[in-house]
Parts: sequence; C-alpha cells; structure tokens
Amino acid sequence: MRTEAAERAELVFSLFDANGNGVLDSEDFDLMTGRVLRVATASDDGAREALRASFHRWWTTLATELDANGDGVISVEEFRPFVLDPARFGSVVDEFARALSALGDPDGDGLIERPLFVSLMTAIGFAEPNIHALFDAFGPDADDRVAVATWAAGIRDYYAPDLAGIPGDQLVAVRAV
Ligand SMILES: [Ca+2]
Ligand SMILES: [Ca+2]
Repeated sequence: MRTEAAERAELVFSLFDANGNGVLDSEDFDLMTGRVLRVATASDDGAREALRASFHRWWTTLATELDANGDGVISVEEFRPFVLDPARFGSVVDEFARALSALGDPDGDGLIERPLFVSLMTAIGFAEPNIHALFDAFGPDADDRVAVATWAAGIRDYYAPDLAGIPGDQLVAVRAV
C-alpha cells in the first residue's frame, strides 16, 4: 500500500465520521447522505436514490465485513486496509463513484460544471482549495467543465492502494486557505 493511498483513506474516514465521535457508525452515513442530497437539488429522484443506496451499501458492507466484535462501530484501524482492498471493497467504490458523479450532471449532458462539483465535494467535507485543485487536475474544458466519466474514474483511483501522483492526491495536500 502506498503512503498516499493510506492518507487518502484516512481523510475519507475523518470526513465520513460526520458526527465526530472518532469512529464510523450508521448515523454518520445518514448525516452524510442528507448533506449531499441537500445540494443535489437539480438531480432527479432516481439519481438521488442511487446516491442514498450507495451510501447505505457503504455502511452495510463496512458493518458486515469489519465489525468483528459486534460493537456497531468501525475504527480507522479496521477501515484503512479494508477500504483500500479492491477485492473486498471495489464494487462498493464503483457504485459510489457512479452515483456521486451522476449527481454532478443533473442535465445529463455528460459534463460537470465547477460550481456544482464544489458544492457536492464541500457537502462531503473536503476543503474548498483542495476541491478546486482536484477539478483543475481533471483538466476542465474551455467552459470549465469535466466529464462525468473523468470524475468517476478519479473516485475509483482515489481508493486504489497502489496509485500515487493522481488527481485525488490534491484532496489530501495541505493548502493555504
Ligand atoms: Ca461517527
Ligand atoms: Ca451537465
């Protein structure tokens, strides 16, 4: 596992701990789902439900696979190796990548404008300078848009244990605000 990949996983863990109690629990995923759907106002019911289902699957997979002692919560030590294991978590990440990137394209033209991208990523909890750096790393077109497929691929790469030097590393970099 690359150091960069471990740092990416730890950042996701800290953001997904939406209630701030230091572990992942079912309430975190309800809070996160609500935050993201509040900014996805232009998306249709199907896209919103897909995002909801995707976060629900995140939690049920974590709870099923990792909660060996049955205490209902997931620690960062339990989370990191699992979420970076494509064999165990790859299909969850793939579903999440498709659901989240689709929310960026409510008009269905295959392109995501920067303001909505920033809103969605801010709802998840990433810092705004990092979000802009990520969008820039995706290589936006002359109208400041990136392809849905580019973002989906970026999300999958974010969870790849052997990748470094990828756009997703922009989310971990410390930036002046
Ligand atoms: Ca929590
Ligand atoms: Ca669009």
